[in-house]
Amino acid sequence: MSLDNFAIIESTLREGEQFANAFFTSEQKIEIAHLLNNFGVEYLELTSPAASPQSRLDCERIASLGLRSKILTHVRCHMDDAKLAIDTGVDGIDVVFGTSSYLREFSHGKDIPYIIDSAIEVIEFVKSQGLEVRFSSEDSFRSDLVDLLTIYRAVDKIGVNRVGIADTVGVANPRQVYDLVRTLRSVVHCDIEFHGHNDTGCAIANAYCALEAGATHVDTSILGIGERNGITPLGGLVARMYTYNADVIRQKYNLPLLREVENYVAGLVSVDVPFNNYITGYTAFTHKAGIHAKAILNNPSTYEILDPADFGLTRYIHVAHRLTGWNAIKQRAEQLQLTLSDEDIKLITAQIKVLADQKNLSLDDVDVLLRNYHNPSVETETLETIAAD
Ligand code: HCA
Ligand code: CU
Repeated sequence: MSLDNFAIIESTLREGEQFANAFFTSEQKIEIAHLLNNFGVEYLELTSPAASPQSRLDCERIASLGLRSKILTHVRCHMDDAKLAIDTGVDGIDVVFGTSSYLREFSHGKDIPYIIDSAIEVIEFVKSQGLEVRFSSEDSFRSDLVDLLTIYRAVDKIGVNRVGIADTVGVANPRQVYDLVRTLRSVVHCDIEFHGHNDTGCAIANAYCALEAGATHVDTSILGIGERNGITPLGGLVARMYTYNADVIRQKYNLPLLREVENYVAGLVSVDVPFNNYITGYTAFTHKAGIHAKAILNNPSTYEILDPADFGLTRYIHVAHRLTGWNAIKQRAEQLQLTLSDEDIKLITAQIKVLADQKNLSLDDVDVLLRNYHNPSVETETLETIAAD
């Protein structure tokens, strides 16, 4: 059920603010909130109003925009923070407490009964104000399982809306995530959220496994920005879930907006969208080897699990290289509206391969060869001049 019916908690405006290069002005935060709302994410998570005076004002402003996405803010498990959060007008509050032995020893120094008491006080207060509330344990995968389940059971009993598992340090692997969420699923009745860092490249797989095991909510950020090298990227999760059920994903989200949101945030935080980014990387739909190109021309699904058109993108067949094939060259000739026989195309392809062994060809070089062959009377570059370029 979760794989078709999950919710995204988009945390670019909380976890993403913790990215090294992030500094968002209020106007920029509002633009990000609008873009994500239009994309269709179910929730936006905002930085705690306790973080700074401007953070509080931004929280109030975004909560009052009347967006379709529900607005959450993220606070420590503390009554002062919870009260401040409620006053901002958000729809719900994500509460977090560190439960690992590291955090208990080196950070806050609190024991499990203390954590449970604070959690109950804060959760009951937030619920009494009619808001949605989530309780999450920071560094869940390095916390004692009995401690974790004891805490989650206690907060589930008093009606928390959601419990969260956080792989704060990116240490978990997909099987561990599956096992922990599965165990938790058998212990609590409420929804389950997964928040995973990407230190070892497992953040998307971990989020997917969490959903497979019964989680209902996944945290993401645009391009995965966050502490260190970040968390599950929105685009990567969308790609993963699209392969599970493309119809559901097309229906839930405004997919052609993905590239715009990513480019906007990439610009704000001064990074390039990686060439191999999920869906929007500039080579994500580029096909090169002759065998691939031929099959793609016959049926794109042969080598594509995502349809670029669903994301407002187009595929590209790279023809100007030594791995090219005559089917790809024929398609290029057709694009140029040149009528050439298959025999001609095969001869030109052979010439292209010889030239491509000598230098890195450009598409222009291929086009010159095709045009020259098609109409030898026109004065164009010869094979020798292309090779000498
Ligand atoms: C943080 C830690 C956190 C919280 C995640 C959550 C993490 O920066 O506060 O609330 O689910 O990775 O543990 O982002
Ligand atoms: Cu985090």
